[in-house]
Amino acid sequence: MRWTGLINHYREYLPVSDKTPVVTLYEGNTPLVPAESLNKITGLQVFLKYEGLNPTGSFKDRGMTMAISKAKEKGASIVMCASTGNTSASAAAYAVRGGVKCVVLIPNGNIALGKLAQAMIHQAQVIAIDGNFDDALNLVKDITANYPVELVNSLNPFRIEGQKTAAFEICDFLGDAPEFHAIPVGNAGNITAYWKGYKEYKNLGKSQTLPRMLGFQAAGAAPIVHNKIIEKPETIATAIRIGNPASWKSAVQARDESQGLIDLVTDDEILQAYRFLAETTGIFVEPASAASVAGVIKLAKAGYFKGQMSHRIVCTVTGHGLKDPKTAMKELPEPVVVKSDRKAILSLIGL
Ligand code: AN7
Repeated sequence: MRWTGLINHYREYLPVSDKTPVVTLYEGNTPLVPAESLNKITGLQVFLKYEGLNPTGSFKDRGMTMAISKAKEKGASIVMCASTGNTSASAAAYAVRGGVKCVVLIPNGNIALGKLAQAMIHQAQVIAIDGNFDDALNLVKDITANYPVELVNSLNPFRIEGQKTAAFEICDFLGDAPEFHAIPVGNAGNITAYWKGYKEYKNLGKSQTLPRMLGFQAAGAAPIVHNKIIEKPETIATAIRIGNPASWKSAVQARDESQGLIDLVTDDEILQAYRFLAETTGIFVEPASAASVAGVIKLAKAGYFKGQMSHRIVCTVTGHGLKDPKTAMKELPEPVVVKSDRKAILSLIGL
């Protein structure tokens, strides 16, 4: 069957009708890739939900196909979001595709270059504020509440509806829900969406079980873990540099209902997992995405998975590593430069 996007595929489980103008880049249907190197560390059967393979390189496309389609259905001509980068890249792409104007507010200096390039080349109006993501989101909430502008952050329920389809895909692929699901947590929309998806699929009889949801925040931006707003969040994982998540309550609900947890991982643990994934699995993710894997490694070392041998765990890796090549190169040496000469090359290879 030809894949034509998640709205067409999961139409019966989404709030769309024949009248909804579907704005799609054929997002979704991302692979669930086994990660053998992580099996060894955890004793579990580990899969990576490779969301970097969505059209704009992150899971945001799942929510954006819904948000922009529904905004168009309503007759909106301007959409707006605050963003640590990926939401703005996705909103910009789907907005041009749908023929609506897109305005994005970003924290000045704290978004990865690839994401900024995406928002700009797709002709969004990009406004960098002298403040962080939380400040930007407050401004966007205020403006969209008072002017004819559609909010496309994950406070928009259609975003969550689109993103829940990732849980459907996992159940369809595995034949049931996994025992555990690990996920990075920033604004907390995605953990909310997955949990909604898993619960709905079970209620529909499409799956039999529910996973424990394991959410991971960066240590310097862990409001849910500390149960208090972080005024000045800091982390190398700029995508999740968020101090007051919009979906805080529903993330706590997902954690508690699933008997899971929300924990923190340090920037060092994030970067180690980031390199480990690239070096052992062939999958290049952006730093924030490595938080799910870093968290699973941390829990494994602490004995959390003892006695769960061969249970299945899915780690959502939320965005592509190419979004943020600067962070990758910061860690790496410059390539060796030699003369254009066979002998010099052979001696370097050791042949
Ligand atoms: C790669 O783009 O918040 O917990 O404005 O880009 O649903 O917020 C991005 C978040 C994880 C966290 N991984 O997801 C934005 C933005 C990546 C991300 C998250 C984000 P949520």
